[in-house]
Amino acid sequence: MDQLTQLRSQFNAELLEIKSPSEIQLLDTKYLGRNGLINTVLQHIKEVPADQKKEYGTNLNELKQEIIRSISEKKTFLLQSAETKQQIDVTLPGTSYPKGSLHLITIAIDEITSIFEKIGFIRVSYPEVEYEFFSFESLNMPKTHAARDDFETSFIEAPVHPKWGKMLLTPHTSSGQVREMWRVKTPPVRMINISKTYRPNWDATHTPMFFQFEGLCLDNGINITHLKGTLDYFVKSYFGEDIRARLRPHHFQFTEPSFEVDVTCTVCKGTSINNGQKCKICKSGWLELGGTGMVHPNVLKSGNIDPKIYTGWAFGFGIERVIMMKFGIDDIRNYYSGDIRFLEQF
Ligand code: FA5
Repeated sequence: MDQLTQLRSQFNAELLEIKSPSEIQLLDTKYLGRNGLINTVLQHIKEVPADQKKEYGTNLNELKQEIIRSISEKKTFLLQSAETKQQIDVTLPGTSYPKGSLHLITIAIDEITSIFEKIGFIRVSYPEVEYEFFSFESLNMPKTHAARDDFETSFIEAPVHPKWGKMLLTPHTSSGQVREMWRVKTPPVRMINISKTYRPNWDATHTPMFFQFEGLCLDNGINITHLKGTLDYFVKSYFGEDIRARLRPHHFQFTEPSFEVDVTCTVCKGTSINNGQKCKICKSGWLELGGTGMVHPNVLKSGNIDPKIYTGWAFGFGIERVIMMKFGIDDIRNYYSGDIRFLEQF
């Protein structure tokens, strides 16, 4: 074996034994340092016969480049595995990342849906960009009727539909009533319609976009006792066993008779006294939930349902409102502020 071949084998064998960055540094000095083996061999080149010098020089240079490359590769490999070993310490506690959560409106929608599904209601969601017909005419509010003003509706600049009139942002989920009657065709109807609704108000209890949930129940012989029983079931399921509902006479164009629904205040539990003082949230022991009533015969006719055969009731409540009542929140605008400190509490 000639001298260079021997040196190459020796280097390769030693390289295989190297296990740490400090060892590779020693090997580097041993072969490539000023007094290293490559330079020592180079000094002996004068002893090589003249006709072999050139070839010997080329081979030595090749060996030197090979050693430089191998040492560099081994250094990189050893450094990387040292870093990896430091990073992956399985005994360290893991890094916890901030977790998102469902928005409180989504949580309430899911809860309300499940409460009504348990008693056979079907969740639907009708258009929030709607035609006048479904938001008003079909609900016994003909064109120019003053009751339309109560809803402060925003209209859309769009072609007017020959039968259904102008397009608008629906101000209430009652616009889904006749759509549902058309869908089901023949009662029984048990609908829970949850959708976005719009009115141009902005204060502690009103936002321009808000959610309503609308119940509609139609069948033979449906009366107010079924309505009262359903409302009691809902308020107990959603707010708690000690909460009751009451009906107070009111007026809506699309129900007759009509009522406002109140529930016992969740803060003073209906006593109107909190911490020895008049309850600041309700002042009376009751909180207003929303509107309800027996579906007007004209609305049933719009839905192609015979009012002589079928009767029923409907209600429409604000989702933001029920959440406020449940948790004693005093400003509805927090819901849409995007403030994570508020939202992460739910
Ligand atoms: C109605 O919208 C009727 N469609 C309800 C109804 C349905 C009556 C079926 C009879 C039969 P009202 O305008 O009162 O009713 O609104 C109902 C609820 O929506 C209110 O009690 C309130 O909780 C909520 N609401 C109304 N406007 C806003 C608003 N700008 N921001 C937040 N919630 C609102």
